[in-house]
Formats: sequence, C-alpha cells, structure tokens
Amino acid sequence: MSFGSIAAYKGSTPTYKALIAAKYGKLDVSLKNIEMHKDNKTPEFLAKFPFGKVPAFTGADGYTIFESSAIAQYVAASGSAKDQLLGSDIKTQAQITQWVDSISNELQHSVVVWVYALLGYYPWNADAVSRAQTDVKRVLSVLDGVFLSRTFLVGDKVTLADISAVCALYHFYTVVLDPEHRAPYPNLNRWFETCINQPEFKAVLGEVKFCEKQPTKPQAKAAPKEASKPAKAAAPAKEAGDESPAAEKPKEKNPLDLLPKSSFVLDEWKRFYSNNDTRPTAINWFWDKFDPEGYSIWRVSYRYNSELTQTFMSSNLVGGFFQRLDRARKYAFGNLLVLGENNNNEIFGYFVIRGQDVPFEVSDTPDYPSFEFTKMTKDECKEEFDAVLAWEDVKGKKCADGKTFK
Ligand SMILES: N[C@@H](CCC(=O)N[C@@H](CS)C(=O)NCC(=O)O)C(=O)O
Repeated sequence: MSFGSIAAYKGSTPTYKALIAAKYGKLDVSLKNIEMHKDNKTPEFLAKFPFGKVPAFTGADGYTIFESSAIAQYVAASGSAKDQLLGSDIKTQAQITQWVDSISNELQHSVVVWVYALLGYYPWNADAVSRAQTDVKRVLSVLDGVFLSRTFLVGDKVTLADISAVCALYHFYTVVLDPEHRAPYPNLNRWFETCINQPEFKAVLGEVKFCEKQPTKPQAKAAPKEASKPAKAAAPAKEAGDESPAAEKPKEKNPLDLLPKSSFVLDEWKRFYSNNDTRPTAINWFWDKFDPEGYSIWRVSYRYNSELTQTFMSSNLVGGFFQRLDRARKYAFGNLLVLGENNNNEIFGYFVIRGQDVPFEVSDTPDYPSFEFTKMTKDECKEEFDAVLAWEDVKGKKCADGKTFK
C-alpha cells in the first residue's frame, strides 16, 4: 500500500533522504517527477506548499509536508525502522538531528557555487569556487576525523544522520572528488562506501559512479572582444565595517551620466513595456522612440548552453544574473529567454544599454564572462529583438520561460 509520494525533479538528492528512509522502514514512497516552474507554481500546489519548492510530500491520507529533512524525518518515524533511524532516547535523537542539520548546512553553499556551477546551473565565480573548495576540505577533514574511530555517525547502525550526510556528499563524490582529491580522507571514504553498499541505499541511488577526474572550468570564459571593458573607475577605499552596496560605488560621476541627453528615456520605456501589450503597442513605441546614438542593442547568448539541463535551473541562472546586475538598472533593460526543453535548452535574449559599450555595472558581474554580448543594429535584429520582447519562440525553439531585467 502506498504511504505517499514526493514531488521533485529527477536527480534531486535532498529527496533521496526520505526515499532511503522509506526503504529502511519498508514503506512504499514514490517519486513523482514534476515539471519545475510549472507544476510547482500552480494554485493547487501552492495551497499545500506555499513556498512552491520541492521536495513536497503528499501522504496517501492527504497529509502534506515540505522541507526535505522534515519529510525524511516523518517517513523515518512512520516506518518499521523508526528507532534505528531516529534513535530511541532523546540524546541519540538530538545527536542525529545535529548531524542531519550541520552537514547539509555546511555543504549547501559549496555545492551551489562549485558543483552546480560546474554543471552549468549557476555562474562560475573563481574566487567563490576557491573559497568553497577550502570550506569543503574542512568539512571532509572533520568527518574523516569522526570516522577514525566510528563506523557510523551516531551509534553502531545507519541512522538518518548517515542517510542525510551521504545525500549531502553525493554530488561531491560523483562530480568533483576524483581519486586524488578523496585520497586524504580514507575513513570518510570507507564510511561512504559502507553506506552506499547497503541494499536500502542501493535501491535508491543505484550504483554510485565516482568522479574519475575533477573537471575544471577553463579560463576561456574571458569577456568577448567586441564587448571591451571600459576602464574601471578606482573604487574608493571601503570604510571598516561598511558593507553597504553604496560603499562599493565609484565616487566619481558615472561616465554614462555625462553622455549627451537622449530623447529615449529608459525609465519611461520600462514603464511603458510593463503596462502595455508588447505586440504591437510596446514594440511600436520602442522603435518610434529608440535613440541609437544614446543607446545600444546587444544580442546576448549564454556560452555554456550544452551544460544546461532542467529549464527551471536555467531560469534560476538568469534570475541570479539579474540580481547581481542591480547596479545596472539605471542604464540597462533586457530580456533573457530559456529556449527549448529540459536537457536541451539555451539562454538567449537582448539587452538595451545606455551608451555604446557594455558598462562596468554589467561587465563587472561574476556572470558576465559566461555570456556573449554582441552589438546589433536595428536592421540586423528587429525581427528577433521583437520576438524576444514578446517572449515568443525564437531561433525555431519554444520559449520555455523568460525574465525581464528592468
Ligand atoms: N531546504 C529546502 C530547499 C528546497 C528548495 O530550495 N528547492 C528548490 C529546488 S532545489 C525549489 O524547489 N525551487 C523552486 C523553484 O525554483 O521554482 C529542502 O531541503 O527541501
């Protein structure tokens, strides 16, 4: 009899925690692959899972739970292995929670900036990756020390702590820890191998394929020639303790504010675009007022499309880029679309930018090198530009999602 099902996307390792716990407890919990950004945003889904996030559990009795650890705990507590997985006294229970929470907390940021960036879900930022590598090494060393004298994290059997830790480490072992990089942690490796060879883990993870050679992101991600970076204004010395974004702004007047006044007012355009139908109203307005001397149009393509997988992850990548573009809001407007489908998509779109170069506010983001900015004239791009404005299918590919930078 079904105990419940978990909505998530394929490959969501936090979801595996509950699925493995279900195997130990002999409960039938199924995985329901959903289309991210669509199925998790419907009114029905949001009524049960208000943050619109996965994994999302629905019991056969209709009971619902979100947050992967809460789901795993509920499943573990409901099955026949409750005492083994969660402990039968409060001290053991607290220690299990301690490892469940601490390992995922310690690793969650690093998996995003290092592993997910390698997989193309997030932009590559060399400094952040280097910090993440240091952080991960620290966690691995701590765990290696723990397993010097222990077989499992708590007690002498697999608990939810081990299940959670294996799931948190899964992407590191499969994507970045090649033999050379896992060699310094023999005790941790032994524990990981022990866990993944338990039938309950195997039933969910299958045969774990260890990383053979750590991939590196080539330095080839240099900015394209045509988008030469204007000389950076000297940043003022930061006052101690002043971390506000304003403190990072150059003190001199921005060169873009010194350009001759333009008849095209970017703010007006942004308002008009937001408040009117794109076709034909906003598009006609744009071309009627556009000033090619005061502004430039840029065709924007992601350089690593072959590494994109789920369309919702490509959308998240665009969302992150736009957040980090905040300082450019006064000078830029753009649309980036996710074209195609899961496991075959690309990020593509257009920007309109004050002046004739890509300004510092855009080129200085960590994401910028991952995008190719190509300057276009109206004649070269009008048809495609209009379709991007309207979030229509372009380049013969279905528009799966779009985001506007305004
Ligand atoms: N701490 C949460 C994280 C949940 C979460 O952030 N899920 C992401 C996918 S990894 C999500 O559903 N995002 C929704 C979206 O991007 O639409 C958990 O472990 O369940």
